[in-house]
This record gives sequence, C-alpha cells and structure tokens, in this order.
Amino acid sequence: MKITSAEFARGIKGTDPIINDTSKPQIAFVGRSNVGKSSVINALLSRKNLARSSSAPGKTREINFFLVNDTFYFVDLPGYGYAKVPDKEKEKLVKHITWYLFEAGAPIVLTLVLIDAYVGPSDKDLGMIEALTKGKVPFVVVGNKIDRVNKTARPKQIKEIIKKIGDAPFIPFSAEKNMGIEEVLRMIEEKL
Ligand SMILES: Nc1nc2c(ncn2[C@@H]2O[C@H](COP(=O)(O)OP(=O)(O)OP(=O)(O)O)[C@@H](O)[C@H]2O)c(=O)[nH]1
Ligand SMILES: [Mg+2]
Repeated sequence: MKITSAEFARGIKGTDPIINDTSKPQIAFVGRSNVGKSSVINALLSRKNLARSSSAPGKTREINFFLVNDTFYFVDLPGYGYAKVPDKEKEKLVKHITWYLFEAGAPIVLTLVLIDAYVGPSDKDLGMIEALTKGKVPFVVVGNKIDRVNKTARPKQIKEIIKKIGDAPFIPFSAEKNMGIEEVLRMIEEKL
C-alpha cells in the first residue's frame, strides 16, 4: 500500500462523532507507555513527528485520529500502565482506551498491539491480547524496537515472544530503523 496523504484529524478525551464515522475504517495502536506507538505511526506514514513521540512516557493522553489516504484512520492511543502518570489519570486513560476498543462501536478493522521486542510481552500486554481475543477485535502483535536486540539473538528472541503470545500473528518491527513497515502495511491493506 502506498501512503499518499496523512493528516492529524482530531484528538479526543471523551466521546466524539468521529468514533462512529463508519465510512472510514479505523486501525488502532495500543501498547504500554513508551513502547513506541506514536513512533510506529510516524514510521508507517514516513512522517517525522506527525504523531508526537517523546522519551518521556505518558506523552499521548488523548485518542488521536490521523486521516490516511483520505480513506481510513490511524488511531493513536495513550499507553497503558506507566507510573509517571498520576493514578487517577491513569485509571481514566485505561477506561477511555477500554471503552474505545470494546464499547464505543468504532469500526476498528485491525488493532496493532505494540510490545517491546527487547523486553518481551509484559503481563499487561498479555492481558490486552486476551481481552482483544475475547472481544473478537482483530489484532496483530508488533514487536517494536527489534533494533535493540542483537542481530544474532533475534531468531531466539522472536521464538520466545511467539511462545508467550500463542496463536496471535507477530511482526518484528523497528520504528527507528524502519524495519517491518512493508509487512505491517500489507496486513493493514488486507483489512481495508
Ligand atoms: N531503539 C528504538 N527506540 C524507539 C523505537 N521506537 C520508538 N523508540 C523510542 O521510544 C520512546 C517512546 O516513543 P513514543 O513513540 O513516544 O512511544 P509511545 O508508545 O507513543 O508513548 P506514550 O505516548 O507515552 O504512550 C522514544 O524515545 C522513541 O525514540 C525503535 O524502534 N527503536
Ligand atoms: Mg504516544
């Protein structure tokens, strides 16, 4: 798939009509704080900082919609489970994410569950995978930051990740080194 245009559409904190715009399918990006959701979006769109990324976890606090090719949305979600965000706000963010994914009636055709390929899936990641499976939301697990794993150690690390996530499809990725972009875009295209 060729990306011909990408623009920020809207950031939302509660409900909003954009969620139920059924004329445009949505691709959701979830994962723990600082795993690189915003960076992965930028890499897929070949844009530097359209989705704002930061080394300080907890950067994204709204659900951000990016209109791609005038036909579908990339949806950048706040990260789950990072200690630097105050507890009350964390709780609110998790509720907002859960509501968006499972209750809001958004036309989500694919969810990218980002995990840190160097660290492997956390319990929270596995919980998200379980919830998506139960909720019948189609997803793919994307192992970002694979560049942090030594080249020779990659096959073993990938095997171990696959063992933990079970049947879910898995794509190793690096937003920093532009790895895995073709594979992910192909997967998205299949769902549109
Ligand atoms: N080594 C490496 N670092 C990366 C990669 N992708 C992102 N990062 C770094 O990880 C940090 C977090 O990136 P973000 O894209 O802001 O992460 P996020 O998941 O959107 O974070 P929140 O919005 O806080 O949930 C930044 O310092 C990025 O430079 C990657 O593929 N490899
Ligand atoms: Mg972000």
